Amino acid sequence: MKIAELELRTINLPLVRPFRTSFGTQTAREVLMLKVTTGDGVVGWSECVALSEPVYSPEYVAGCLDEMKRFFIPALLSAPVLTVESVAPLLAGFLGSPMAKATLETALLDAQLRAENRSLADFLGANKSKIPCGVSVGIAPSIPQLIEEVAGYIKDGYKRIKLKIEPGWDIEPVAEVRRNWPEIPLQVDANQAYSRSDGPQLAKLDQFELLLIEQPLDEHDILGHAQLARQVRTPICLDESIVSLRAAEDALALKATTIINIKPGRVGGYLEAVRIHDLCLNEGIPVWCGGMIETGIGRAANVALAALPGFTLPGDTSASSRFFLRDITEPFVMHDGFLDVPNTVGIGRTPDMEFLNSITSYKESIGP
Ligand code: OSB
Ligand code: MG
Repeated sequence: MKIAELELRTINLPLVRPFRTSFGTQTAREVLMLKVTTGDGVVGWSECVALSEPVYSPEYVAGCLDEMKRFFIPALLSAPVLTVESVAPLLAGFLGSPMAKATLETALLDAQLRAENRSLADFLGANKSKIPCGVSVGIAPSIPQLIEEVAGYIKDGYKRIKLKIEPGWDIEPVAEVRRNWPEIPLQVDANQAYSRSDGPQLAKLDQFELLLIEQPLDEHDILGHAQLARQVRTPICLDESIVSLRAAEDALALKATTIINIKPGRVGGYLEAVRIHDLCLNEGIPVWCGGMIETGIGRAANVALAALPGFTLPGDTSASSRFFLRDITEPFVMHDGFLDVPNTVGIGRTPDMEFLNSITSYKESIGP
């Protein structure tokens, strides 16, 4: 594949309600978007899942943009042969930055699949035409407001609720949600907000029959998660810690996690995400697809991934309306708690250019 043009842009989309987590409150989503045009004139799109600030992981929008322009794009443009499979090896000498690297690989993948008239779901090995939806619920201003928000999602048809927790907002909100909906599949996500000494506090969550506790401790604290797993009955599920196939292998071998949240951006792209899926399927480890408040572009690709056989738990693959009044693509609409897996070419979605241009704050074109 030859690259004729790469277009980078940042857009800003307001959220329908503030999304508060232990790492801060998001009120709008700034997204770095990439459009690639091949030598044959085929176009591919992707979005970078990095947030505006390095608060979920070390990556952030402006940093990704700089690295892509300064290092990654020149390396790809000067490669004698460029394929989707060669993107990761070509960029491997630059350390870290899986999200920025995944953005490049995914746009090329979309373009390549469009050239081959093939869907991403087919390419990845999906075996479902629709996937069940979960929703991630932020830390609310009060318990009544949390209950009202959750009630809305349950009325919408979501099949699984995930509550964001942090010290001071854990047992009580979880107890209240469980009291109102005794049967709903329920899980929590701490985004690294607890410490190794919090085992006894987190063990209090065992009474609520949660599916899992997501990333209670620091990203780098694999030993701490393994120790915690022996103090709580609820399964531990790692998110931030799983930055590669090797990290997944390590965390499983050390018994720090028994379920894995797969986010393609966090692991460097869809090819690595499938490798982690395959490992977990082989080892009987359930996986589910995480979310990064994606627009329809990133959501489309995630929905295809979530249709693989090992994704046995509902993911944070919500409808577009969970975060946005208006999405930049044809929206993802839930039917009876399911989203249809795109089955047209590539990722199955393209941006509405008029709307995209209207929310674009920066745009730059790079050629060979
Ligand atoms: O930890 O899963 C997370 C959003 C941004 C960054 C990290 C996370 C989240 C979410 C929301 O929980 C996921 C989504 O629905 O897109
Ligand atoms: Mg998480």
